[in-house]
Amino acid sequence: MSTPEGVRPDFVRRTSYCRLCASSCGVLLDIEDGRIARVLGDAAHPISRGYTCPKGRRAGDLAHGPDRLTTSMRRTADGAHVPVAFGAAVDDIAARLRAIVARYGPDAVALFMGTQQNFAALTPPMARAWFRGTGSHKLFSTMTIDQSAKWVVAERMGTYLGGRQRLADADVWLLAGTNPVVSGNGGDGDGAVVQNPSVTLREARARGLRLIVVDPRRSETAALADLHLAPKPGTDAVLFAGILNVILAEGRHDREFCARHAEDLPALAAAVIEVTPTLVQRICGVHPDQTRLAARMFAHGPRGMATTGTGLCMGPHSNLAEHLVAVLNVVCGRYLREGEPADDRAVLNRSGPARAEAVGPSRAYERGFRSRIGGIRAIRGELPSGILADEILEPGPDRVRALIVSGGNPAAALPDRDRTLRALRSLDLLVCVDPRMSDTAALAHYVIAPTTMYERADHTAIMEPFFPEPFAQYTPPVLTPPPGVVEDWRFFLDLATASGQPVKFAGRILDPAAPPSAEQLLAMTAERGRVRFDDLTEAPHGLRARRLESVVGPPGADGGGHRLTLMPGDVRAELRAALTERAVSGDFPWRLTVRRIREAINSTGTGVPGLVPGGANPAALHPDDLAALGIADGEAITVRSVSGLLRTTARADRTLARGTVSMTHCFGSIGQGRSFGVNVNVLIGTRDGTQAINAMPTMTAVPVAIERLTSQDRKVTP
Ligand SMILES: Nc1nc2c(c(=O)[nH]1)N[C@H]1C(S)=C(S)[C@@H](COP(=O)(O)OP(=O)(O)OC[C@H]3O[C@@H](n4cnc5c(=O)[nH]c(N)nc54)[C@H](O)[C@@H]3O)O[C@H]1N2
Ligand SMILES: Nc1nc2c(c(=O)[nH]1)N[C@H]1C(S)=C(S)[C@@H](COP(=O)(O)OP(=O)(O)OC[C@H]3O[C@@H](n4cnc5c(=O)[nH]c(N)nc54)[C@H](O)[C@@H]3O)O[C@H]1N2
Ligand code: SF4
Ligand SMILES: [Mo]
Repeated sequence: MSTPEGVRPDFVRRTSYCRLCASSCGVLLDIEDGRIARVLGDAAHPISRGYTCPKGRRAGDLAHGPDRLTTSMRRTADGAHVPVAFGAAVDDIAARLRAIVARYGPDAVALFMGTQQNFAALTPPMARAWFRGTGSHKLFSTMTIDQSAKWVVAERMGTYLGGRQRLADADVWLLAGTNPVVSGNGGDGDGAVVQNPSVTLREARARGLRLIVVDPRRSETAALADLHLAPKPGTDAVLFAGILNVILAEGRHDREFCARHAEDLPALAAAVIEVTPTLVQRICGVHPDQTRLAARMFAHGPRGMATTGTGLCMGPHSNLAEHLVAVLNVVCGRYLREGEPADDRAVLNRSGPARAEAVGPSRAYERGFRSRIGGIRAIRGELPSGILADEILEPGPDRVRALIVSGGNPAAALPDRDRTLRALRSLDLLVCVDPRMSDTAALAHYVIAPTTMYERADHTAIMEPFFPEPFAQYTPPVLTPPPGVVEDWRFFLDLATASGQPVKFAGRILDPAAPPSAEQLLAMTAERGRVRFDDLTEAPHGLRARRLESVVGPPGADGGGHRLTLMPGDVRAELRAALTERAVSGDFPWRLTVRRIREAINSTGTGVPGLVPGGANPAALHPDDLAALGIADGEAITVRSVSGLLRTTARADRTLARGTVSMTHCFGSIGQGRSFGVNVNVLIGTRDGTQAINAMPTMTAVPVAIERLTSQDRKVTP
């Protein structure tokens, strides 16, 4: 803490890090009268190097805005929310859960883990600890409405245990359906381009990296690329099959890696043989020269991976498209070999030894808990969020009747918005842990008001896979929380205790009579790490851990025998379907695509006054498309899909490919006198085009119709 000279005594500047997204940027907070007056990038932070984004800089509004809840709330019979003491809320929630379990069994209770839960080190383990004690199978998270295709790929293809090649020493990188310059994502939790993304990419290019971007939009990331392919939305699977076709036909694959670790290269070759660059052009609209160029540039490497984001994982063939990108990395051998320096980024966590061997496909989801909804099974212990509304609404003995939402906003985030809202409204008990009256909170019987990020102590254990190097940071609370709030983890600990469930945390049963402090819990979760917790707490800008100098080891005793499966029968069938499907345009000739905006992370930030330019969620189209439709920039329009209709304004945007429409998600609100844009999930259905294994709906490349708002439409009030 420091008080610059000549400044008011009630001013302090504190060092911390932002916890709104995985970037975890180092920040300096100017705090006046106990409130955040200014957020500055921390230039001394070794990873983010002074970078912050617009929403991170508005953290003051998120902590102190008029919609900040300073006490927990209970919904009364007439639907209004009134303050309630935290202890009384927990006791009543526990009693109601007990009654529901006594009558219907534990599977009537569900937990939904949202995005913001993941940026608090203690919340996920404590929420899971409570959930385990319930005995329920109904665990949901945003992963299954986001990139669960990556789980499906690992289970169908297998995993290589030696680690992946990294951006830092890559010669080429391919980003498909991800726009890290805005999202700080970049794919697969491998920390490729998470921090200070545009500088990171520019520096990589300056040292010679070739960047390939696959995106129907000339995104902020595509603008930095050496090669930008703009396939028709939803056709990536065919494009990547075509890229594989070229690589195999021209013998550009890594023969040695494939021979050692892949089981069925001939089956892959046979499956993609017909997917020539000419066929790719017909289906994806990408010129054959561009497909060949991308294939050659990527295969030339010699180092660097292809990574993906929501543009692939939300498409109509998401599991297939993800699979083929993973196969591309295998075929080009973009993994660490025996004797190479191992990926040693685990600092507060402990990583297992890296070995140059594969584990074959487990297909464990075939044995997971089976939902009565469509026979869908749990994958990695979670049921897909795409079936949550049905789990609540469809009759059955284990119907979900109580839902606890932790750091998420399913009312805004889940597809088929009307059905989702109906489902949430029909619950016997909905509890939402959220610092604001989100759409979900507005429907909840109880809203538990937690601390916000700068009011809690934290460390970066969960974020380690997203850092480019071994790095860890601790922050103490730097703001005093309002007296009526509790830390997220405390709610789950107290709920377990009130329910008579023992809580196992970091390998120990906690004593409910003497609950540990946040500091103690943070230390416990880091005790298997390789830096001392005390050293961490004394490093305000974080700690770069020394390299371990460990290397990728040889295969284990039986390890040499396992192989990756590149083209199993079901993937082959999915490819056949993607190749033979007819583009159904007819009534819905446009393709609605996903995108993220800098100013909001999902619903967080959408309601901060003046933050999002225009304050709303317009539909962006190419100006020539607007002209063809006779619609002016800024004019009111309707966007219609088979599932629903929304009203918004058109925005001319030259970065879009012709025929595509681009909108962001988690906008809009269901009431409370607030109004900020429209929620795109009214257009997203859960019945057609969902993926077989993970029930992932189609949320990008959605067929829609665009029309001028007629005077008839205008009569309907929003
Ligand atoms: N159509 C369409 N739908 C989509 C997407 C899309 O692209 N298109 N994207 C999908 C994706 S990728 C995702 S991840 C989901 C997002 O789905 P969610 O994660 O459910 O949505 P968020 O808006 O991130 O919800 C976070 C909530 O946490 C609250 N919060 C903030 N800080 C804290 C805190 O410290 N503690 C607690 N307890 N709460 C906090 C916020 O106020 C907010 O209400 O949406 C999905 N839905
Ligand atoms: N600023 C900000 N950052 C965020 C978030 C946020 O809301 N705001 N959300 C966070 C979350 S929860 C997530 S999951 C990540 C997601 O991170 P990303 O996956 O990087 O998300 P986007 O930035 O939306 O990038 C998706 C890109 O896919 C393109 N696209 C759309 N359809 C297709 C298609 O059919 N094929 C191809 N090839 N591309 C397509 C879009 O044009 C867009 O540029 O971002 C995280 N970071
Ligand atoms: S929200 Fe912005 S400032 Fe905060 S961590 Fe993410 S990129 Fe950094
Ligand atoms: Mo996400």
